[in-house]
Amino acid sequence: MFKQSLGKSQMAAAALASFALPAIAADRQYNLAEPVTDIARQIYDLHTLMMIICLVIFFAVFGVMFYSIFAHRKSKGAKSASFHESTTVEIIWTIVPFLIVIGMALPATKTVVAMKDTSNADITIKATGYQWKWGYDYLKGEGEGISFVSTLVTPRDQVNNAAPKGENYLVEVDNVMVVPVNKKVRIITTANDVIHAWMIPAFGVKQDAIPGFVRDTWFKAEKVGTYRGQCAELCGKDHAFMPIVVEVKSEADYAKWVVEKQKEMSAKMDDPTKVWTAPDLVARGEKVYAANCAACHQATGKGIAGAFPALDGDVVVAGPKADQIAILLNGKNAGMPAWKQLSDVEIASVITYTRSAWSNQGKGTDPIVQPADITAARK
Ligand SMILES: [Cu+2]
Repeated sequence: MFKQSLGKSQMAAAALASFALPAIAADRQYNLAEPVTDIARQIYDLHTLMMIICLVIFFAVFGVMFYSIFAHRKSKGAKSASFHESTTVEIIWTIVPFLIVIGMALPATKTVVAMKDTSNADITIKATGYQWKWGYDYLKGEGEGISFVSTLVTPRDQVNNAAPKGENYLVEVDNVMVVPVNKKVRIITTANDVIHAWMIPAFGVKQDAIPGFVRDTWFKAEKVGTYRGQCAELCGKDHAFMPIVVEVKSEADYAKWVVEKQKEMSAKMDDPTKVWTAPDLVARGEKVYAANCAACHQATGKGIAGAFPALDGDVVVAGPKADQIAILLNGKNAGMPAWKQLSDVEIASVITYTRSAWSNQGKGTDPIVQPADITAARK
């Protein structure tokens, strides 16, 4: 939109700047991500424009300065000019920077206003930041009612340098957010615990997710593909381990995905009133533990000394079930967040798992916790 305000020579310079180093531009390691939305393209062009303005000023100021130092040096007998308290000079050096600033602010403001216009969205999705994963709820449009949690799948071995790093190291998740191409998608952000931020550079989107507040942003992806981003607000120990992956599909493929996802969700629906057998609870709990608890308490249940207590041999895990249920529902101290967003079946199964895993097997009271216990404790 601000392109009209650019002169022909500036356009040529902008084109030159983006193509002069094709190897680097192709690699994108030194540049912004390739824009996939109109907003991202505007941001990209603004960045290029500002860069050119800064470079022109840089060369003009230093050019004049070095030329003056060289050409008017004392050894050549130069005499200093006297324009002390010159009204003309003062007016010029007030008006010129003013015009430069206005010239940069006008196109930038247009883009910022467009970024904030979340009206008339085709699809609305709520993104909730958790320590350390993202939850997605499709609120409006096709796919309404779909809801899932998106967790990092990069194996810990790669993080610990025990295995070679994969292609999408730390930017791969189990459940990707899926949206249709060329539709306006409104993202509502909020958080469960601390401030996170939802960012996809290729969309030109970065929005804080703040507990107790609702913020929104939007994008309209123009190209089918997979786009990756990360939490962009330092949010604790695993800040680097909560990536964001968005898959943009054609409308037909999106419709297919919606049907599949809805089927998958109804199949997974747990009946919280069902009485589970101990082996079923333990099997389910092991999965819940691996996805939610192992990052801190470790797969071995040994925790990390000084930071995260061991669950193997722990008194709470061996004690009455009510105490452990209370910690899972309400959290404890700063280190243990509340896990009330998990379902009753998930909480019951993970508690049952910890009570039978490692050396805890056969120790303590209440080895089995049923979903109904959690339902009762929530009241
Ligand atoms: Cu975060």
